[in-house]
Amino acid sequence: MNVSSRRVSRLTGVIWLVLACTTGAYADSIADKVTVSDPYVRAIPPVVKTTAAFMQLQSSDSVERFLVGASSPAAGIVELHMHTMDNGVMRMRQIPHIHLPPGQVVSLQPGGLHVMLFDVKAPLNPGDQIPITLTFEDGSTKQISAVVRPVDGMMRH
Ligand SMILES: [Cu+2]
Repeated sequence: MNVSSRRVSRLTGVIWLVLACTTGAYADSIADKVTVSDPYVRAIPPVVKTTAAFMQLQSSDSVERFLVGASSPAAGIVELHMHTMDNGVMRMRQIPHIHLPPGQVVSLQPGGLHVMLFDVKAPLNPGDQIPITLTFEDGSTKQISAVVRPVDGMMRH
């Protein structure tokens, strides 16, 4: 093997490596590894412009991952929230991400973690489907459709 053919074979190896990495990263996006079940949005009276979405998330990844954001065309602002007890009063606050431990079902539910929707643009009637986009730490996104459903219990801000 002369010098130039050795250089060509090394270059070919590099190209294959780059292809393998980019293809692998695409196939293994976090969004592909997260299953969303039973997504729903709390029904609200027409005068109310704030509600919350709930669902169950399960990551099949081998390491802990993070849900880092959400958006919806139905709401002006969408935030990740959690509830905390503050002197016996339940309050909610924004959080930067929701942990997705490997294989574990993470429940977003009334009184706990939730996706907060502010500035809701149109009435939400039970049975309506609300599109929501979930964004994960690698920038990958997952489109879900959450059904509007009556939910018992107060929401406190
Ligand atoms: Cu909230």
